[in-house]
Amino acid sequence: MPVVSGWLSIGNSYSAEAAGHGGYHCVTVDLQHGMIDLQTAIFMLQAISATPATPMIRVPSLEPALIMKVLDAGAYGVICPMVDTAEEAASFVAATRYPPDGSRSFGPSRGLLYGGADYFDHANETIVRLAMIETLNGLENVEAICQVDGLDGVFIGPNDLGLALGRGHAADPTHPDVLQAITRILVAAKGHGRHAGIFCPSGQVAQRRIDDGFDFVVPNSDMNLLRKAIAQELADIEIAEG
Ligand code: 3PY
Ligand code: MG
Repeated sequence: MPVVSGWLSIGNSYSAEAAGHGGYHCVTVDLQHGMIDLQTAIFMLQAISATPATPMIRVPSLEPALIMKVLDAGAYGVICPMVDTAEEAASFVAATRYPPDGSRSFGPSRGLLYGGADYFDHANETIVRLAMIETLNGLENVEAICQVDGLDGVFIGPNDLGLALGRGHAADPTHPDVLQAITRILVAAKGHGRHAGIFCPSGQVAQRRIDDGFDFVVPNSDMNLLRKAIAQELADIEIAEG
């Protein structure tokens, strides 16, 4: 079953709670490009925990200490941007797993509150780990990255991928270079039994990606949705020029 995630770049627990109740399977708090600090992210995870959606985090970079901290704060999935090599993917996975499988330090904090007293027993299998493929190196190494033990899947950042391919951000997804790269990543993921995810500019595009075979889609971010809704509402009103 394809998983649909909300994407939060506004640092606010009220809007996070609304997104969690909005019908997404999971909601991702974006610490890379979202205007969100760690303490606010923790309030947002608490808000999402009170909804049917699973709380996830995109970390700003491959930083083991921060990855461990967001897991302790109750994230049940982590998305890591700009993964270039299988070694980086392995180091990302290691940061999310307790020994002997990995190097996560013990101190589950909110994990215990949200996940329950048996959090430690199940954390290694339960946490979802998605490596972002959005650089030329990542694309070149995607087959090796998809074979890293413990990695659940890959997630395409089409804007950075478009930039890497010299096609600009918001790259035209029908351009042959971009199409070829997206197909290569999808085929690598599916060929190695991994989840294939992609960020999408709308629900319509997300449905097309699901039809293509993607099983994790993000149909736009909270800020883009807010801007779109503002423009739509204002379009119905005759506003006098100032
Ligand atoms: C990208 O498109 O590069 C992303 O990281 C989407 O969030
Ligand atoms: Mg990106």
